[in-house]
Amino acid sequence: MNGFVQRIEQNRETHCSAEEYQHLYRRSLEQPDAFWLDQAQRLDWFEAPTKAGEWSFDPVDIRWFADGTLNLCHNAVDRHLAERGDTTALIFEPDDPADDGRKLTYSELHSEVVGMANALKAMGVRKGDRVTIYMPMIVEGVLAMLACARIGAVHSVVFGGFSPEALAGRLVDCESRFVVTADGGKRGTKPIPLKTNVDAALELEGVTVEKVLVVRHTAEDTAMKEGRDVWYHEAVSDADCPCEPMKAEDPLFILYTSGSTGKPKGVLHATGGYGVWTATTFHYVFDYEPGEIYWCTADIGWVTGHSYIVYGPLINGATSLVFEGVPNYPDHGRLWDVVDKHGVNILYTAPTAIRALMREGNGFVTSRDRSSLRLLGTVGEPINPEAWRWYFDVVGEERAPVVDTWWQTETGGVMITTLPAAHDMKPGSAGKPFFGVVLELVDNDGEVLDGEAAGNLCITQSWPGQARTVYGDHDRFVQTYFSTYRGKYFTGDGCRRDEDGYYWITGRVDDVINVSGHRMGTAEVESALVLHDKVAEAAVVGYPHDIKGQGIYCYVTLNAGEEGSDALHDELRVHVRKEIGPIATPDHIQFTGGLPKTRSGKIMRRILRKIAENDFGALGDTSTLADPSLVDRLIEGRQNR
Ligand code: 6R9
Repeated sequence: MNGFVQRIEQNRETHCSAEEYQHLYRRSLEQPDAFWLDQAQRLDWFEAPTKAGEWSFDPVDIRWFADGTLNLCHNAVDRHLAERGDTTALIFEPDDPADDGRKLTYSELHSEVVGMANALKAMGVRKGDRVTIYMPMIVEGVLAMLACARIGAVHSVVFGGFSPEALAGRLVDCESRFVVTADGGKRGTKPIPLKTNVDAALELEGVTVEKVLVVRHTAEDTAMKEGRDVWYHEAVSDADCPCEPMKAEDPLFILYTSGSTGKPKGVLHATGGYGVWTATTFHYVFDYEPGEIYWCTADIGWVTGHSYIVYGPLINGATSLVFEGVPNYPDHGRLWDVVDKHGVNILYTAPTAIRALMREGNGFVTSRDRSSLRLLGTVGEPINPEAWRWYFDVVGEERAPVVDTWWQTETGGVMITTLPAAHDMKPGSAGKPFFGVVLELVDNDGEVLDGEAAGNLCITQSWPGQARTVYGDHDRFVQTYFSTYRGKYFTGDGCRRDEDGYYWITGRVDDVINVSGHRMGTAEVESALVLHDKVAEAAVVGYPHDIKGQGIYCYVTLNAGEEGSDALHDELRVHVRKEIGPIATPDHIQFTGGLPKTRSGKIMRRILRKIAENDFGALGDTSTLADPSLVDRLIEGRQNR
């Protein structure tokens, strides 16, 4: 069962053909130094590197291009001025289609980034400082990232949908003294009180923020705290602000991501390797040609926004569209309206959005022109073949290849994908490894599986875009990624390889669930639930969800004397939402008298997963449970939901 094979003839000169892919892939493995030093020439270096990868996975120590110096803001902005100063760098499409958008040429982007960099400097930001960016999807979010890169500060973007509590945790973890935010944001008709959230976060324990830079966006009344809060429009200046020369291994950014245990990890990326990886992958995967309009619908709060709204496209001198809104406002045809308005050629979005739009029928799509679309991409979660077909047939009218790109926050950029002219597509399979990527499937005992096989997905060789550490906790980095299978990077994903060497990601095999393409640690939701004073214990699992891919299913035991009720059900949902943010809102809460545990007290999540999936026939061995009769009660509770 390898699925339907889709083929489209491509005849653009820039395409990487099947032969070229073979040749380059082989070269990337046989002569990695030469290969990556070549690719590094996509970037301008103040001092060119003479070495590529110097790394070991046991002990874990990863460096790329270590003797080179560069600046990624220079690469994304300044170096384009001579040849493409008048080319559009960013197109801003606002939430409300009636509002004015903006377009910035590379030369305008340059002035604005310099303005932002000067504002940061005036607040006291220096090289190496962490700056937390908590923004709506507006141009200033991109400016803030690039301005940090320009002056050598480390950005930590926190998704604007996260709660004050979640924001505070991320501020404390990297001892951030600076925040860049906006008075507010808007998604659909919903206002997002960003500055109010920042104010609340800054009251929480351990937060050490000294200065907050506030972009005026919604023009809501905003309380400004004397001595701490600074309006962006009052702080900008056009003073000269050169790009700081950075060593390739200097940190570029921290991005927090959920793991299977405990609090989110601050995944840290280094400047040179990340720059080379995003530049190279963007070039090959999207096969961008000058003049094309490229649109990635992600948020800059996620890694996809970092790599494929900001760094990858801009380093390549592309025109990148920044969208503030949502796909269903003012109606379900908004994406296609934006495609038509700006003549979008390349669209990169998530399966969850495709499924949600597919449900609304073809009319919203076919009523729009879309003839500009040349290439379609997906990322974030496995795409089911039905959604793939709809994307390919209806959205792209069988004209535009679909690249299903598998990668992670930790990988910095795309790792598995088809290339538009090199590979046939198989709906539901991400395809083949990108250059320099060496994949291995291993069974639970760590035995390597050859040929057609299904197992745990590992990567055995370092690649330039690889994360270097978890901020402030290198041990955790080693533990999380390199200890399950010693000497290999373990992705946390399950995967199948078919007879043609195509990879099919089957989803997470750890306690991470993927809700609408967003990673959510079940432990995080559990911790939020038990903070509620009526909750004694909670276990959270994922279950199949038509639109979101996976939904959040919670089993909750209450403190003695408390009763489960619809009101409490709703109260707990609101509670989790407040603790983490709307993306963590539980879909189902089942109250139960107890959780299935082994005699040693370990919760048997396997059983909870099966029950949540309504798959009662395959519960496996329940004899080791301390109280086997609990299972029947859990099933009964599930059926009554
Ligand atoms: C880029 C991004 C990473 C996890 C990853 C996997 C899932 C991402 C996928 C995919 C199947 C794809 N994932 N892309 N699964 N096919 N094309 O999403 O990063 O937020 O860190 O999530 O997302 O499970 O391990 P991140």
